[in-house]
Amino acid sequence: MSSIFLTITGKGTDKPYNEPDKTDKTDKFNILNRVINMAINYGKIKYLKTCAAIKDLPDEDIPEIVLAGRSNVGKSSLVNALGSNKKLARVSQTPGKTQQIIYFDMDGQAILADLPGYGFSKASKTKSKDFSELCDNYFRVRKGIDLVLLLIDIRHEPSNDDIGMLNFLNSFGLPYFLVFTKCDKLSAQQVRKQLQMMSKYLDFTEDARVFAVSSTETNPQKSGLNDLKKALSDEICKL
Ligand SMILES: Nc1nc2c(ncn2[C@@H]2O[C@H](COP(=O)(O)OP(=O)(O)O)[C@@H](O)[C@H]2O)c(=O)[nH]1
Ligand SMILES: [Mg+2]
Repeated sequence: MSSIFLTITGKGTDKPYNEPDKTDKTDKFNILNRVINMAINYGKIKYLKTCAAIKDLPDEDIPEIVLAGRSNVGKSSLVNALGSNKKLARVSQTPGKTQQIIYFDMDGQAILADLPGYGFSKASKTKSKDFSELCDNYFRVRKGIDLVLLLIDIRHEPSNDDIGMLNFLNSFGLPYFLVFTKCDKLSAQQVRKQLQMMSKYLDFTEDARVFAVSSTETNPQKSGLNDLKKALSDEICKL
């Protein structure tokens, strides 16, 4: 079982989801230092291209990071939160709207693929089939996926699709981070409880990294995003 950071306290406090409660000066300086030393400049995430079919996938020879998860889980919102730019990715109120793979360039050091969500879709049956096919085909044909960020809504039990996706990643040995989204919607105590519940349903690998984040929380010390950014940056540097 992976180590989940469970040092979470009450909603509305200044404490982040993932980090220990250290409010001394040293820690503040450490946080600042980490931000300065981040290899990826997240402010430099920019839109790269939209792919409606496998033949359109980019052939850049740089690491590829993939955002996967159910429709509406918060994939596009996470892109915007990482880049601190609400206009980067289109956030939709309607589940299942994005039926393309949207690529972002991460400071010239990696590319980030925002996949069509799996699971429910209000699109027509034909379109819905195409869009899950695009996702399936992506994983079937795409070589050199370096890291998958599997997003799961912290509030709900993982769906069969989530479990299937995780099993797929485990069985093919694809590296992944588990990213639990929308943590601002629960109290910190509820987040902790949900993480414990998730660990029963989901077969994390020993070394899986687990993050609890919010894309709408504007205080980066509280959103859990600093930890994710740091880990992502470290991972990309290793590639
Ligand atoms: N409260 C809250 N809402 C979120 C968060 N992330 C996404 N949302 C909302 O969830 C809905 C779907 O988000 P979106 O990013 O389009 O999901 P996607 O389909 O996975 O790309 C939108 O209404 C977002 O505003 C979050 O961290 N907190
Ligand atoms: Mg989206």
